[in-house]
Amino acid sequence: QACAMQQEPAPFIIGERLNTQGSRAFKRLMLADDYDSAARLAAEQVENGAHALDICTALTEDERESERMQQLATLLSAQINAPLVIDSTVPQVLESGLKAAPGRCLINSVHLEAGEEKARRIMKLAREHNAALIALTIDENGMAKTAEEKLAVARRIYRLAVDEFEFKPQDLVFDPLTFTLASGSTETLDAGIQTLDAIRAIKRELPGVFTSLGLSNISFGLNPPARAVLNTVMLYHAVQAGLDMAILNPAQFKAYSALDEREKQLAEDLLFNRHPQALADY
Ligand code: THG
Repeated sequence: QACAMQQEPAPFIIGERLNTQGSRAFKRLMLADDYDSAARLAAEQVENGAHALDICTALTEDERESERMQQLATLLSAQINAPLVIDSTVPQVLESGLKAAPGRCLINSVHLEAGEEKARRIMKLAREHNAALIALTIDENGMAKTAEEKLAVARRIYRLAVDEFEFKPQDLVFDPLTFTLASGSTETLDAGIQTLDAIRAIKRELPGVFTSLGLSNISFGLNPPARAVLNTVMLYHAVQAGLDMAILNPAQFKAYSALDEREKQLAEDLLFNRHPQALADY
């Protein structure tokens, strides 16, 4: 089974709701071993427009992440016609998911926070299972902040993947993670600009690779209606910059063309850090 990771028009949408760390409802289902309801949540996201589904089963309450990943990947592979994005920080859990899903998967994610050895382990797994790989711009110093730093980390991961593991560029997806614009800290006010610049730089400097973004990070801390508007505006500009994929809740999504001029203006003032009052005004 092929896994076409591109949509025309972009983006390829990865449903975010099957994540124990991002959804209280899904976390409850996993604590109750309610896989049938989880499969309904999966189907619902596909009906709402998701092209693939992120699955993360990590819980601090117990040590069954691997077992849950295996069960869920098995069930969804049988019932849902969409590729799975196996999301875990634990290589063994990634392996459980990959073994359970017969089609081609994406791995979410590889990065360099714990150094190159762990990254190699995940790259090896990806190659063994012919999985595509999402790479985050995080290195030994943490999340890269500027576009330049994000590109530098992406380059390092690209070289490791291509030179040592013979990845093709089209099997790599770079995610230049954004910080929230709602923290109020002056340090992160240009987080949106840096992320958009990083998308352009990665598409220019690493030809053939894909780009992805967990969209809701940008609006974390705002109220839900304000989040939806800012997410929509960010997605619009990210796609203009060359974004191929977005991790989001497809049911919560607005069309850019449906925003009124005033809300669009306020969100763009914040996104592009056009004046010091932008967050207060938003
Ligand atoms: N990049 C990559 N993978 C990622 C992320 C990323 N995976 C995890 C995350 N970021 C993307 N997934 C989510 C899932 C949920 C939310 C945000 C990102 C979210 N949830 C609501 C909240 O927390 O307010 C709903 C909570 C609830 O329903 O209980 O915002 O960036 N590669």
